[in-house]
Amino acid sequence: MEKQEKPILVTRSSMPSFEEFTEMIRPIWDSAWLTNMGEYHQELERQLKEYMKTDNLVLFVNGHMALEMVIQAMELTGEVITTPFTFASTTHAIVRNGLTPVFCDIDPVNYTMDPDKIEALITDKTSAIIPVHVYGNFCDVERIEQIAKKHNLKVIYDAAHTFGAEYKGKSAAAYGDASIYSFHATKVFNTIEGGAVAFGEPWMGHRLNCLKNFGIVDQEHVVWVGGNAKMNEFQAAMGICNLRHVDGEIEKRRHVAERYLEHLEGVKGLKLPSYDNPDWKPNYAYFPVVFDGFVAGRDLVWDYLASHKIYSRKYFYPLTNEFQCYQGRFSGEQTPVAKYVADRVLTLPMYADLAMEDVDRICGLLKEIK
Ligand code: T4K
Repeated sequence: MEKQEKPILVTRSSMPSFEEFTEMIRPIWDSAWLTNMGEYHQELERQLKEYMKTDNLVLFVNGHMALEMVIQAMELTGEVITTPFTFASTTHAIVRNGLTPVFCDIDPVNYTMDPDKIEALITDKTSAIIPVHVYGNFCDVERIEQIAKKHNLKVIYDAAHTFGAEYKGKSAAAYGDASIYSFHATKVFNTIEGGAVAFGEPWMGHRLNCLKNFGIVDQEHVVWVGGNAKMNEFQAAMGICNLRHVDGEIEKRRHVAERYLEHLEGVKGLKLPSYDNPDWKPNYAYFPVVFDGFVAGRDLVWDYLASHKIYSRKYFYPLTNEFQCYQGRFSGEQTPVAKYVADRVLTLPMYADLAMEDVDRICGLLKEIK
């Protein structure tokens, strides 16, 4: 009988052992304190500040609400320059704050916002730039800072993919006026669902903490039109457990990335991630491959792998400026490089526990495509 192939998905959550987590959540039963900035919430916040080397960090229920609320906290107005080569969250957070996204094209090498194209998009309505460190690749933070200073704009980085990565010895939290992280189940570090804002100016901490709790300052004073975006104690407990193991998980991801490169370097028509930059400590969050001049187009490759139960993903296709909900307002034609990449990219399976023999099989399948 033919051996049944097990499905391989694009990622698989990193988890502590069952025993480690259940031991961790026992005190939650004893105290019956489940949410609203409990002890684990405070402890995880403290540990993350240390890990990310930042003084200012506020936890959120997820990365998306972190972004929506930091935009609200900064009282941005008018237009925000951003990238369409991202997950839905980045653009939706801008629009849901009543602001207009203005789409900047991306750099064809690392897929982040092209700093040469930002200034032409600035108008008297522009209040901020929201770039994305996509796949954990750092944006050109120096050039973006220069431009923002010159035009008096705020910078909020969508650093959802960046946990554990560093640029010039600093985490993403060190760059821009603020950065948001996602701790979703699919990320390098997860709290099941979760997120955080790291920020430069300490006054923002009070405002963000109020905004995520309905704008309540105390029992008799509600000062902002906030929402509910608090991380609960179970999420924080998962975070504390996962944080103990995250460096080892990133190391395992590095081995996976290196194995992919061993197999795929030199194959015609594949643009692979490059980890050459000595200023960058990567976190191997994703393994994006651009199929450009390969024997088959991206969609055919996706189908072929799927026929073998290997489920890669077209992150990030379609571009957000091509989403149905934005039809007639924005267009991918304004960002041709992003469109070119989005039409050709696949992120291959990448997670700490991906077996080397599975990487070998995925690469073998890719190479047999005619
Ligand atoms: N900004 C950027 C740039 C982002 O990429 C994201 C999120 C955000 C902001 C917002 O952050 P959050 O609010 O989400 O914290 C997934 C994630 O749900 C999303 O967090 C992530 N980006 C995005 C890139 O990927 P989907 O719709 O592709 O997820 P789904 O359910 O198809 O899962 C993908 C694969 O992950 C599955 O095939 C298997 C694996 N998986 C999934 C889940 C839910 C697990 O192993 N465990 C799980 O629990 O969006």
